[in-house]
Amino acid sequence: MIGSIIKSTGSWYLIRNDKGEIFKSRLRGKFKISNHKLSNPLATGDKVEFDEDKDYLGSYIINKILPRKNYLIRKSIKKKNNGHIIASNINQAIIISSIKKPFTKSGFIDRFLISCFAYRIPAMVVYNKEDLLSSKEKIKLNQEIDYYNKIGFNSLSISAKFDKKMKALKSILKNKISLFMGNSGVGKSTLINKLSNKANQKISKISNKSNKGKHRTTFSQIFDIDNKTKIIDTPGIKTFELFDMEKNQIKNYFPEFIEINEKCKFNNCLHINEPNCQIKKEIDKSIWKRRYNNYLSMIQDH
Ligand SMILES: Nc1nc2c(ncn2[C@@H]2O[C@H](COP(=O)(O)OP(=O)(O)O)[C@@H](O)[C@H]2O)c(=O)[nH]1
Ligand SMILES: [Mg+2]
Ligand SMILES: [Zn+2]
Repeated sequence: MIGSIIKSTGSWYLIRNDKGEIFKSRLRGKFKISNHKLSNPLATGDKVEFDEDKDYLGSYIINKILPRKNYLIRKSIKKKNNGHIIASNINQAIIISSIKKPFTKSGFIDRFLISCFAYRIPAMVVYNKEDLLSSKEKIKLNQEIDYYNKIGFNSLSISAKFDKKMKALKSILKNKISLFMGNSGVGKSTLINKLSNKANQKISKISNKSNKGKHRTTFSQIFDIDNKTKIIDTPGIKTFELFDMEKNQIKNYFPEFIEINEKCKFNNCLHINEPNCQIKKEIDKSIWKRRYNNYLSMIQDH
């Protein structure tokens, strides 16, 4: 039989076939499917071949994974040499962010966008909780959104409380498989519940001390908004560490650097202290300083 993984806990998986039937499955023995060292051999979104377990009727065994159209990967939090596949076979990846309660760090947003770009997954930034912002803060946020739009990451500001904004989000998600990532507490589950009557995700109360929601979503899981519209919700994480990326490659994943890179004096310019670096000359002009600083922090991590 063939189906897609709709929920993965690491030790067992829920698979759904074309008819909508759901099977609880395990993996048979060791599974090597990638050249990377992975902390999770299978991820939500994977298409797999599976059979009933002859020894334990009613339980199922995954025998094979079908080729992935794409996938997004980050460094594993527990084992630094391993990659962790976040999801596969997706149409777009969205980082749900917020300026307040909690504040999403720009380093998280940019690491996420760079990884999506490297793995050729269309990516977006959706800022939730617009209702908490003053008009001054909204103007500042709109400048941020304009910059991301200009460099190819369609982005917008919404609030789970504003129906008109929810409509805009809905049309972006329509007929696609979208990945939701973000810090815990930004409103991922709230948005999924608003978009779908069925989802019924648990919402976490913001604790006043940290302004962060309690961790509730512990596993990645697919939610059906309608027949063709699906959202993969992921556990809230604090940041996103690049996996398997050479130091001198990172600059190629900043879309706004690409044409300028060629004009630097040295073609292996890392844009740190090299003479005649055009990227450095463009800071505060076509390149936003915050993006450049996040670039420096990414290459320093390596
Ligand atoms: N003010 C405001 N609060 C929101 C909004 N969206 C979600 N919340 C609240 O933020 C808290 C965390 O939401 P939750 O959906 O659990 O976040 P998740 O961890 O990303 O899934 C809950 O108390 C929600 O009611 C919003 O647009 N505006
Ligand atoms: Mg949640
Ligand atoms: Zn340079």
